[in-house]
Amino acid sequence: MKELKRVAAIHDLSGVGRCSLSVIMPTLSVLGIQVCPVTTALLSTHTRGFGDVVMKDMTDYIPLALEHYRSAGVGFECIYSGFLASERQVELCLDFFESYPDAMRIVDPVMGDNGRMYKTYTKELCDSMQRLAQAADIITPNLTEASILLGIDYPVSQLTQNEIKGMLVRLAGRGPKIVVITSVPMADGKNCNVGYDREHNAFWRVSYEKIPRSYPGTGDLFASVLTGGLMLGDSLPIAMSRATYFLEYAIKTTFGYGSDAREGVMLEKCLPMLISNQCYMDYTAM
Ligand code: PXL
Repeated sequence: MKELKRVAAIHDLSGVGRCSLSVIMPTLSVLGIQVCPVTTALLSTHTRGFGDVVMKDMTDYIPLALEHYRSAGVGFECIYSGFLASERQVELCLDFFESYPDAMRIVDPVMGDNGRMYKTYTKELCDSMQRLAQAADIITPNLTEASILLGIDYPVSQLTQNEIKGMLVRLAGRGPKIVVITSVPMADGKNCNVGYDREHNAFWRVSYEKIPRSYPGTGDLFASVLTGGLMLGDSLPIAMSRATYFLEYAIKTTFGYGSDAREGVMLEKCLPMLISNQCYMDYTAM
């Protein structure tokens, strides 16, 4: 039997709050991808609302793990990074890219949400994230992160198709072949995830119903479902559709239970839907 595809997932492991490796591993596994965690830090919870987090930095472990994989001949079809704690960790992601030149490079430039930067991020770390995004094949910023990467203010009003297409093209012009921006309020009143495939000069949008609550880890989940689809050979609009539908389903499921938003989405109740691949596919060319 042919081996399953393998991804090196360079992320932290937060014990409570359903984000980063806690959701990335089950989600990609369900899609049939082998996830090899490269753990950047251990945290008692994520950094959004549980107070003083206990953290064990694992930065020194990363180059040793990389060296071991290289000497043992371990290969990866994809390198996928997310939340990073320091500029040094960005450099180590670049080392992974260099060591595996044929792997698909996916960077989720986690830096903020809802127009605000996360409190652990500094201007210097954002500048480093910029360099990492430029070295990627695929980036998945939300609208806040896309604005930080472009050095513009977070848009105060809804965006026209031409405005968002301009942002996608400018981000892709710096290196990535594919740019997906999530959580975009469009001028026609729809909320969309939008994507651009530079090599095919194709723009896509997938709309979803917005729920008035923000859950940590949803960006990690979106990027994981997208990564899984693209690794398995799906087209960009199909991978975006599945990721958007799954997130809408997970957020609506969780909202219905009225649970504490800090706990993230109820992934355990939603993974069966992803296994059975009953995601509704719907996308529009822009
Ligand atoms: O979901 C992104 C993320 C990952 N890891 C940690 C976080 C966050 C977002 O707040 O705090 C530790």
